[in-house]
Amino acid sequence: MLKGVIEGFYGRDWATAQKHMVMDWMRDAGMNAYIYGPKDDVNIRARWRSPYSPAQMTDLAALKAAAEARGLRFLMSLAPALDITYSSAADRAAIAARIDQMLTLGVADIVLLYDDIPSEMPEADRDRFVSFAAAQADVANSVLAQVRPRGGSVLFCPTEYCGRMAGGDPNGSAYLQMLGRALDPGIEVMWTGPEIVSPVIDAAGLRQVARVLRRAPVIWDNFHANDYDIRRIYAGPLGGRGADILPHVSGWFTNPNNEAEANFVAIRTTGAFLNNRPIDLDDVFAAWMPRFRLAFSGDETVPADLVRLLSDLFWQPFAQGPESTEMLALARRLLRAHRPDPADPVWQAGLERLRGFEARITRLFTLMTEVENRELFHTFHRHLWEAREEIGHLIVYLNWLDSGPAAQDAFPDVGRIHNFYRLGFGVGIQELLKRDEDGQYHHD
Ligand code: GDL
Repeated sequence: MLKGVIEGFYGRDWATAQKHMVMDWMRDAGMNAYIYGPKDDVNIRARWRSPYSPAQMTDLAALKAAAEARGLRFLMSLAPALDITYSSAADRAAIAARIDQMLTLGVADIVLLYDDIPSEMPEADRDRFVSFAAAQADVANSVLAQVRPRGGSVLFCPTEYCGRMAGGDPNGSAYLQMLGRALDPGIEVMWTGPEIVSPVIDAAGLRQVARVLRRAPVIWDNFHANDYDIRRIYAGPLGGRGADILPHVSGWFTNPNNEAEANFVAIRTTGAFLNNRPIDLDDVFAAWMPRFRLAFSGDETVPADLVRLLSDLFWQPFAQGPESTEMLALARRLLRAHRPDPADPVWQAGLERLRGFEARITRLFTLMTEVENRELFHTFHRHLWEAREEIGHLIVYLNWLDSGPAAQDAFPDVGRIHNFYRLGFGVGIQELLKRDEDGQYHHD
């Protein structure tokens, strides 16, 4: 089974040295395949007809060699989709020419990406193909015919690649039904689970989609992807996927954080999961620690408990880490009363714990500035800055409550607590469309 990483996110792809670093982590985590498929490689998607230049071909050959040197199979993407006419001989020739280019590199494993494209078939194709799925399958089958004699393969990412896009029930999707029928049985199909970023992927859902596709899906896992939200980054373990689902998939690729350095825990824990090994977080953090060596310090690193705190603060898409969760719940309890009684020992003990938490975040923030690996430092710096600012604000507010203000007193430092620094276009839009606790939008 193919187990690996797809570099398949929007935004800048990893630098070559970072790709090699991630490949090292993949090898060490028991993975065996790497897909090169950045959305913003113009030759893959926006200008997919343009051949790679000789210099780019040299780079791709080196990338393939780097993957293979680590025991990883190298798969190459093409997304001939945004503006294609499926029945155009010229477009079909452009695809064949690209595949030929890949074959000259010895790359015969091709990933065809039809995700995030208009879901309507071009007008010009309507006479030739009964449906959009049939048109895509026709392309995929001919690519397979081209690479098969060279021992190659085709992996296919559909336009409806998760349950939500299939209308909630894959079985009800005419698109997926047609793909299941029309794609050569040798072609594997990708699936991100019930959602684009799926909190849970379970066996029942996989069985359902396998029935429609007539093959077990290859998971494209966006659990650790963060290209969709500039304020997030994920340094916690994989979650929401139990070992019982492994018999229901035919491969697995994680599409992780844009920031290569943030992906150590993602790759370690995904690798352990895919090899059916229990995830031991102490081991994971111990293996990560050497990267946190302090500059000019011999072997000193950020201490283990603070590396764990870093992961905890930037845990998973749907959950904070255990300590952050506990601290948020504690803060919620401390803020329950309009004017808590500062003499209450439980309230005091809670405040003391939160102050300790703030001190640890500040210590982590400061120590990170001394880390020799500046890429690792910059990866988390702005996120840590925010965490430190916000917990600092909370403590200032709680300290004020601790001073025993009267019921009618207003917090004196209003400008500070109101996050006046978080402005800009995006926040302007958010202010226009406020959401209540039920997720309903309200405008004034
Ligand atoms: C997507 C894109 C992917 C992106 C991810 C997270 C798939 C199949 N495609 O929809 O490129 O990184 O969401 O934003 O997941």
